[in-house]
Amino acid sequence: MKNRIATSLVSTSKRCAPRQHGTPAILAHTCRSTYQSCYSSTVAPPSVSQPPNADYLAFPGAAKSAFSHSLKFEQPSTHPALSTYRVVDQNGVVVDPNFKPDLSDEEVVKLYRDMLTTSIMDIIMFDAHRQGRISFYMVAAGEEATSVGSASALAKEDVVFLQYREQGVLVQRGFKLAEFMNQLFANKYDPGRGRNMPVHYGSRELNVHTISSPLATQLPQAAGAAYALKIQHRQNPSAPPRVAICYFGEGAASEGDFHAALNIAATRECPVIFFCRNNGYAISTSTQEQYRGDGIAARALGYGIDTIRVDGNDIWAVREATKKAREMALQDGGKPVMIEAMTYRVSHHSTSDDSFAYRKKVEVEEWKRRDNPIIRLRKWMEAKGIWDEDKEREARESIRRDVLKAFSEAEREKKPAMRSMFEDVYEDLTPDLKVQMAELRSHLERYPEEYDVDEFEGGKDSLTSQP
Ligand SMILES: Cc1ncc(C[n+]2csc(CCOP(=O)(O)OP(=O)(O)O)c2C)c(N)n1
Ligand SMILES: [Mg+2]
Repeated sequence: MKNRIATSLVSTSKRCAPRQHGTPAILAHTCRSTYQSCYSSTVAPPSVSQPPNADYLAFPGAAKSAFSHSLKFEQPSTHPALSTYRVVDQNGVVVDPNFKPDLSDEEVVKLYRDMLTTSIMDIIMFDAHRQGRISFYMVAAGEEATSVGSASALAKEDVVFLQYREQGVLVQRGFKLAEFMNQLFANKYDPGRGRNMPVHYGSRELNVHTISSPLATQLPQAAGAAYALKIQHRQNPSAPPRVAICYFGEGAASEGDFHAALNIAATRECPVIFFCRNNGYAISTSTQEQYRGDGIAARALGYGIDTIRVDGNDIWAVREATKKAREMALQDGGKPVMIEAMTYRVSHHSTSDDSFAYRKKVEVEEWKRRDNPIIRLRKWMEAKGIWDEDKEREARESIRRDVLKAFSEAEREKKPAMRSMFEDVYEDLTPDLKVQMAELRSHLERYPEEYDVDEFEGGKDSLTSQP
């Protein structure tokens, strides 16, 4: 199979780059077929030659850097911070004179309901954890606009990588309440069959890669996926062009993977939107302790990536920025774009955290009162005359009803068959796995009082080599 892929890629390329010494054949062939698109459009072929007697330095990485005779170190403190793009202020008043909403009233209400759904589901599931009904949960309170607003600017074909606090992206893309609940309760309809912690959602139909716990792994994966999308589009230009979007917290940006991802995306010109939710905290570590310098946006500039900082509590600013970023990411064969969305993590990090051990209640209360993304859009809609108290009550009641219905249905379902513990790594059970499964069965038969096997689909009878 590998040989076949390699051969077909080679045959598409007439103008190959020279084979790098020691490069595995399949990589060399992939590079050959993509070399042209990577360098031909925007970037001159790399060269380290220095023109004689030039008054600037032409070494790659400091392109056209003028020679200077003043001994001066650049100081971050003398550079103004990047500004924060905003369309609507905390009072719901439009501050960008060029802003024209590009959505119908119904579409705006849909986005508002998506944010409400996220928020109401969060409250119910946090309480469900406190009642011992689920084992873990992560709330996105205060950050609903970052997720819903950005997702609303994507195409359904785009490929999405999440961190874990972006349930609003899933809601906006059409992930059903039942799908959230099946994963949270790890019942037999959970596609991960209970092997992941709660909130580790994924959806093949919605092009959302399954969330994974180790921080920042999604960043290089997204850069790689974007590279693949770029190649796919070159091979089939009639298919709609697609971007990858990668969500991550500012804390995850301290991982090495962040830097690797940005650099490979910049140099290979991958159509990927890096979307940073800067919510002020990485668990108990505030941004003041996390980094110096002008935040995450400034780092992307250092990698040569087009960047914007936005007010993450303004859904319109987030939507406008993501719409534009998507366009830019697809221009000239592709390039990465960075969005740093400034917001605030209103809730505890997770159900395992008590944030008042490291921040003051008054800080949280002030954010809640002063700047809530849901209230901001509500004020804008009320000023426009498309929302009122009655609509608010009706929306909240119906969403709450729907969440509770999905909740109780999912909670009643059986857990996945115990047999599934042994499946999905190998196509067929190996002899070792068969022995382990038989051991588990005999253990359960020996101690029937100790285990409630009936809560699993098929009870202990699923533990047989012939299902
Ligand atoms: C590689 C790795 N290191 C540490 C952790 C533990 N951890 C989980 S979430 C988190 C904080 C991440 O903060 P941020 O990226 O800002 O996202 P936020 O929780 O604020 O949304 C940490 C340190 C982890 N999951 N993976
Ligand atoms: Mg954070």
